[in-house]
This record gives sequence, C-alpha cells and structure tokens, in this order.
Amino acid sequence: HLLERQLRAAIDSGDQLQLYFQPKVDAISGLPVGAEVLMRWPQPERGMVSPGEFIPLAERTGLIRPMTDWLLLRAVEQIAAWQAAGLEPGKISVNVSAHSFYGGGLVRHIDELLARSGVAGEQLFIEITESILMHDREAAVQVLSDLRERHIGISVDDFGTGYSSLGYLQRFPVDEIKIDRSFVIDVDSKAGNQALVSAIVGLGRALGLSVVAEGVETDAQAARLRHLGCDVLQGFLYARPMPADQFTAYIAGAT
Ligand code: G
Ligand code: G
Ligand code: G
Ligand code: NA
Ligand code: MN
Repeated sequence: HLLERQLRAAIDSGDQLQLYFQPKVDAISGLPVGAEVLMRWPQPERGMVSPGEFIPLAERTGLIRPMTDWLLLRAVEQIAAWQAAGLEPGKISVNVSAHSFYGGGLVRHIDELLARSGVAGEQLFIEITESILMHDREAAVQVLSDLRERHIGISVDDFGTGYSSLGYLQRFPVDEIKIDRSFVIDVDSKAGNQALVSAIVGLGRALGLSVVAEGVETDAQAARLRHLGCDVLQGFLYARPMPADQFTAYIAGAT
C-alpha cells in the first residue's frame, strides 16, 4: 500500500513525523503539570494525515515499534533541551501500543535514552490503555514493575472503556488513571456520568492514584470535574496539542 510505504519513509527519514504536546493542568490551580505527546504526520503530498488513520496502520504493520522508539528518542531529547534552557516541562507522557509494550525491548530502549541524555526516569510517563494491560496480566505486571524501578510513571488511558478488572488495578504498579473522554462529555448534565466519575475518583483515592479527566472542552465540565475531585484536567479548554516550540512558550509563560 502507498500509505504504508509513505509511513515507512517518514519514519526512516526522521524529519516528517512531529511531536505535538497537549498540556495537563492541575484541576485546582490550572497550572501545567506536564503534557501528553501526540504524534502528527504532515505528509508532503497529502497534508496532515489523521492519527486515527496512521496509528492503526502502524499497529497493523508493526511500524508502530520503530515509530514509538523514534518518538521516545525525540521526547527525551526535547525534555533535555527544555531542562538545559532552565524550563520545567513537568511529566511528559508517551502513548505506547501493545506491540511496543509486549514486544520486549521497550525498557532497554528507554534505559539507553535516559543514560545518553541524563534525563531522569521520573520526567517520563507511559500511557497504556486498560485493554492492553488486561491482555496479558502477568507480562504486564513485569513491564510495569521494570518501569516503576526506573521511576517512570504509568498512566492507564481510556479508563472505564475496557472491561475493567478492578482487582488487577490494585496489583498493577500504576500511578494515574485517565477517565475516558466519553464520560467527560456529558459530566455537567448527566447524573450517570457524574456517578461514574465520582466512583473512579473514589477508586483512585483509595489506591493512591492521580485521577486525570481528558477531553475537557467547557468551563462547566471543568467545574464539575474539579468538584468531583479530579486531580488533573486535559482538553481543548486549556490547550490543543501544539508543536514543541509553542509548548516552550506555554511553559515559559506559565511559570
Ligand atoms: O492525537 P489524536 O489527536 O487524534 O490521536 C488519535 C489517537 O491516536 C488517540 O487514540 C491517540 O492515543 C493515538 N495516538 C496519538 N499519538 C500516538 C502515539 O505516538 N502512539 C500511539 N500508540 N498512539 C498515538
Ligand atoms: O486515546 P488518547 O486518549 O490518547 O487520545 C487523545 C486524543 O484526544 C487525541 O486525539 C487528542 O487530539 C484528543 N483530544 C484532546 N483533547 C480533546 C478535547 O478536549 N476534545 C476532543 N474532542 N478531543 C481531544
Ligand atoms: O465546591 P468546593 O470547592 O467545596 O469543592 C471541593 C471539592 O474539591 C471536593 O470535592 C474536594 O474533594 C475537592 N478538592 C479539594 N481539595 C482538593 C485538592 O487538593 N485536589 C483535588 N483534586 N480535589 C480537591
Ligand atoms: Na493517551
Ligand atoms: Mn485517552
């Protein structure tokens, strides 16, 4: 397929794919606590290809592994550059797909990047979906423990959409849960969504996890999520995903 060839070329060339950063803010103060990295692909002939299109393609073809390795490299280099400039970007979260998570080599790759750059593991968060974690629970515990040993944070993405095994959440060394956008959309008007968010916050508190709500678009949603006890908010209300140089200005202005 043409798109697959183009994606392979983009990964090989190393200068077509871009890292965008979407701030995560403290629910109470509104100050940034970090950002989620989201991959963007401005393809020279096609224009911006949607991640909804090229991420599943990358997952089907196995290209997601070199792509994630490259993204991790660039993310760690960027953190080092911000720190060298005296800026504090907070914790930078990288999405990791099943191939990378279970394929072996993820932790070794991160070790190399951290050693080479001098960046501390605690600067990084790995976002992994609930369903990926449940796929092979024993293998997952091993990878998560390896990451924890390096003080790398673990975030459970799209929380509430998989078939949750709440018992396992307690056995996984996890730091953060991200309430899926689908529960956030109507949280200001639907009692059911409020009850869900409230239950997830209660679970997070009981297990000592930070609770993030994603996809926050309105003040009404933010006020309700804050009232329900969410710790961190992320969404278009605060900022859209932005290129590194814009995020530099964002954190420089926020401090
Ligand atoms: O970035 P949004 O803007 O459109 O992303 C769409 C989907 O692609 C989301 O599910 C998001 O998690 C995923 N995605 C974006 N960037 C990455 C990435 O670098 N790696 C992985 N695995 N998924 C990503
Ligand atoms: O699957 P994951 O949660 O990683 O996906 C993040 C996706 O959510 C990205 O596509 C990102 O662009 C998108 N996103 C971030 N904030 C908002 C928001 O406030 N509203 C909507 N509709 N999408 C958002
Ligand atoms: O409406 P009012 O401001 O009283 O809302 C207080 C809500 O904010 C309560 O639900 C409480 O759990 C939550 N809250 C209070 N302090 C904090 C805090 O430091 N962090 C978070 N995430 N929630 C808090
Ligand atoms: Na994510
Ligand atoms: Mn999510």
